[in-house]
Amino acid sequence: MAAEAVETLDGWYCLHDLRTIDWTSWKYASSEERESAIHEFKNLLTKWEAVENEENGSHVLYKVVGQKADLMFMFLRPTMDELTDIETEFNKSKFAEFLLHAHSYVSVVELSKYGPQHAEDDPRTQERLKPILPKWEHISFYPMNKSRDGEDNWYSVDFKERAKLLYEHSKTGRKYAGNIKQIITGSFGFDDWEWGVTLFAHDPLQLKKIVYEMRFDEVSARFGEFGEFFVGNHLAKDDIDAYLHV
Ligand code: 76R
Repeated sequence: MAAEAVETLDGWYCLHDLRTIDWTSWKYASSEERESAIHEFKNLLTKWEAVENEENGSHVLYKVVGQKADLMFMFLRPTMDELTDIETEFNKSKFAEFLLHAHSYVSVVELSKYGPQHAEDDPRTQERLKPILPKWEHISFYPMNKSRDGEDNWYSVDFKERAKLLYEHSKTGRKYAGNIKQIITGSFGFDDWEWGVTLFAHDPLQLKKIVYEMRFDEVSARFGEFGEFFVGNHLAKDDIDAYLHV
């Protein structure tokens, strides 16, 4: 007999867009070209800030640590169309001429209704579905699946059992209140994994601690499968000149 599916509440659409800077062509560009690229880029950020101030979306920008990418944008918008609009406008910009595509991930903010929480008309639920992203110092982003192997097939586990396992999981999560802010985005039908996990922290060590501790929760130990991890440090608009100075 099929296990009962879980109802989800879905919020803003989400794009994680990761780019690598071609520093060689950046350095060989004229200072006028670089200046106009930076100017236009900052104008785009200002435009996105206006959207965020109106609470019609949100975004953050991080510097990726390591060689997987240099920049990570995370955009949230009410429609998927707006995500392609952002991407296209950015791709046409001068600054994008100096960037290589490193990675991208498409998903939608998701809350699953395993518990009695998350009444749709509760303003706190709406805030979680349409979150203004924190501008904390560090970010970790990775995709994950729930396994479908033999005995450890999440999708054939009884609803009540899944709810219990996620309740245990949420108890671990709550220990990190104030230190970690997590956003779960669902990517079934959109991208190569089932969920995107985005974690924000003031202290990068908290990212390691929560992910490690959760591995011991039954739900992660038995069912968790993880993709590539990206970790980064916040890049504020005011620090862009210094970051791009060559
Ligand atoms: O939505 C809620 O807050 C209710 C409880 C809860 C659910 C249903 C919850 C709480 N999570 C839920 C669902 Mn979570 N979460 C992850 C990861 O690295 C790992 O091992 C896993 C990645 C982290 C770090 C994390 C953190 N969670 C989910 C789901 C969907 C499952 C499904 O629908 O089948 C995934 C993929 C997932 C993964 N989770 C919390 C946290 C934290 C910090 C909390 C507590 C939040 C709070 O109560 O403030």
